[in-house]
Amino acid sequence: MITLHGGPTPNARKIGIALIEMELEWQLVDVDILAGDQLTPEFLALNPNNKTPVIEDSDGPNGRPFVLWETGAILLYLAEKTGRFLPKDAEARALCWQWLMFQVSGVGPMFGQFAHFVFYAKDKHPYAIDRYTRERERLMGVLDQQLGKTEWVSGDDYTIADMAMLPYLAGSMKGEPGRYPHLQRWGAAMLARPAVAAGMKVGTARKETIEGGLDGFTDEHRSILWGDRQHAKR
Ligand SMILES: N[C@@H](CCC(=O)N[C@@H](CS)C(=O)NCC(=O)O)C(=O)O
Repeated sequence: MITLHGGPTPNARKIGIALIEMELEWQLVDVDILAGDQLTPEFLALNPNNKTPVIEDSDGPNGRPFVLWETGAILLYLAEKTGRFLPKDAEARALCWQWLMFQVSGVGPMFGQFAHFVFYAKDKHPYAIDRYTRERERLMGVLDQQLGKTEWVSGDDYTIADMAMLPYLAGSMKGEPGRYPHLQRWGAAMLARPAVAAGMKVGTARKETIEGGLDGFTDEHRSILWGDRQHAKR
């Protein structure tokens, strides 16, 4: 049994998609990052970096429970565990790693900074807004160009690189119809997969979510995610 600690966020949804696609037995333990669940001693014992998602595999590789965090590592772990969604051919596999790393080191953090400065930061800083708006568009352009050449993100095969990418791109594509045609084509193919559609619902059972934007977003939430509570010495 795999326990996914997470909530209604793009990073947890990557793992939800993978668990469903891989037909693994799993359960969700809700972590409400707006309430500071990720800052509790119990959660920090799982991930000292206070980020979701985390998985606990009761049937780990060495015959004992195993805990893992960082979505790139989790996706690779699950793909190796099941032997699925990681190409067998050495070149195709390395390209899958490449696009996975592009997601976790580029798309994820840059889209995150974009959302922070455009939606969540109380003070609006034109330099930061311009910087991350342009960087997000550049990254979407890189992906759109790639998907003009290949069916899936890393080539002919549907892989964990696609699963990593979709939760970040789904919302962005909605806002920009017609602008990134290859991304749109790929996004529609992704969402047509029942496992992807189901994985994108991870965490929606809980009402409170930051996806809707700033409604109900308080100074306490800001302190937990980016302020004093986030940076308190532990
Ligand atoms: N690089 C990490 C990013 C994880 C991450 O940023 N998680 C966010 C939710 S999308 C989180 O848990 N934030 C809580 C916090 O920063 O306190 C990964 O890929 O797993």
